Amino acid sequence: MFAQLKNNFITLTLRHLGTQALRHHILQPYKDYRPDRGFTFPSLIFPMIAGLLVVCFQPQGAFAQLSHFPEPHNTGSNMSVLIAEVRGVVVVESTELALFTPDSIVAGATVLSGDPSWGMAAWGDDEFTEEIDGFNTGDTLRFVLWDPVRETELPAEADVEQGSLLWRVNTFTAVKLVVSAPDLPPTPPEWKEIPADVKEEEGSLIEFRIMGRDLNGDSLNITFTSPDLPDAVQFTDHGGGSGTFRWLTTLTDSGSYTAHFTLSDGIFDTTARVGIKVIDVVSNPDYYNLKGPYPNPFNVQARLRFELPDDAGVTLEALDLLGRRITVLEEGVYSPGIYYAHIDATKFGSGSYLFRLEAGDIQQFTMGVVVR
Ligand SMILES: [Ca+2]
Ligand SMILES: [Ca+2]
Repeated sequence: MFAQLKNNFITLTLRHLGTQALRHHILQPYKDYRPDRGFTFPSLIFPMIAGLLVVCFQPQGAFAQLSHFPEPHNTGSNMSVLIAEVRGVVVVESTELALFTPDSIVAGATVLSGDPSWGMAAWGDDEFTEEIDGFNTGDTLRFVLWDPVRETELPAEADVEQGSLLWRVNTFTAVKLVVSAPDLPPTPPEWKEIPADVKEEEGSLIEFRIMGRDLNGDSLNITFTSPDLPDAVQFTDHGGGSGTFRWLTTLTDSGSYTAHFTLSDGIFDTTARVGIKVIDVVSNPDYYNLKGPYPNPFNVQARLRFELPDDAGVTLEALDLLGRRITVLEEGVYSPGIYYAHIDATKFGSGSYLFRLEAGDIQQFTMGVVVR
C-alpha cells in the first residue's frame, strides 16, 4: 500500500510538474549515477526542486512538447538513456526520439532540440496497472526517430558507448544513434541580391548569388548552363550550396537570356532559371549611326535604328535602287540619343531598298530587302 501510494504520489508529482522538465533535469547529470547505488542524492533532489522551479517560473510550453509520439506512461521506475550523438539525419527543432518496448509500446520519448546530446528515460512497466505499459527487465531498447523533414518514423541503430541496451531499472546507458534515412532533394535556390529577373543596362556588371539547401543536409554541387549566354559569363560554385553568377556585359550583349542552375546532392537534381535582360544604354552615342533594318529581309514590318551624338535636323527616308524617294520615315529636329524608326512596307513591292539618314551634313545609307 505504501509502495502504491508512494508510486502514485511520484507519478502524480512528476506528471503535475511537467515530465519533460523533470526528465530533462533528472537524466542529464548522469555523472551522479553510481552502478551500485543508482542516482545519488543530489541528482534526485535537485531535479525535483529544479522541476518545481521550472514549472513555477517558466511559462507554459517552455519545454518542447512531443507532437508525434505519445507521451510515455511515467511509471516512476526507469532506466536512463543518454544519446551522445545522432548521425544520418539533420536534427531540427521538432525531431523526436522514442523508445519502443518489444510490444511496440512507447516507453520513452523526447524532443531532440537544443543540446548536442540528449537524455531520456526508458520507463519500466507499471506493476500497478494490468496492461504492459513499459519495459520489463531484460527487454531490448528499440529507438525510433521521428523526422519532421521527411514526416516519417525512421529506425535508429544504437551503438552502445556505455552500459547495455537491455532494460534494467536504475541503470544507465549511453549510445550513439545511426539513422539510415532515404535521401531528399535539394530545395530550390534562393536568390540573393537580385529579383528572379535581372534587368541591366549595357556595359554594366550583372552579379548575383544563389543559395541552395539540401533537405537532409547533403553537400550540394551547383552547375550553371546557358547555351545562349556569352563566354564572358562566369559562375563560381563556392560549395555549401552557394554560388555567384557574374557577367560584365558589353555594348553588343543587349537581349534576353536564361541562365539555368542545377543544384545536385549526387542523387537528386533541382533546377531553377533566371531570366536576364540586357537593355540598351540610354547615354548619348559617340557617332552618327544608321543600323537595320531589322528583321531583314522583311515582309511588312521592320525597324531602323539611328543614333545621334548631337542635336540635328534629321531626314530618314526609303529610296528605291535608282535613288527615287518611296517614303519619308522620320523628319524633324532631334536631340542626341538612340531612335527607332518604324517601316511599314505594305505599299512597297518586292525588292531591295535603300534607307538614307541625313543628319546635319552627315549622310548614311543602309539597305533592306522586302519579300512578298
Ligand atoms: Ca503495467
Ligand atoms: Ca539530399
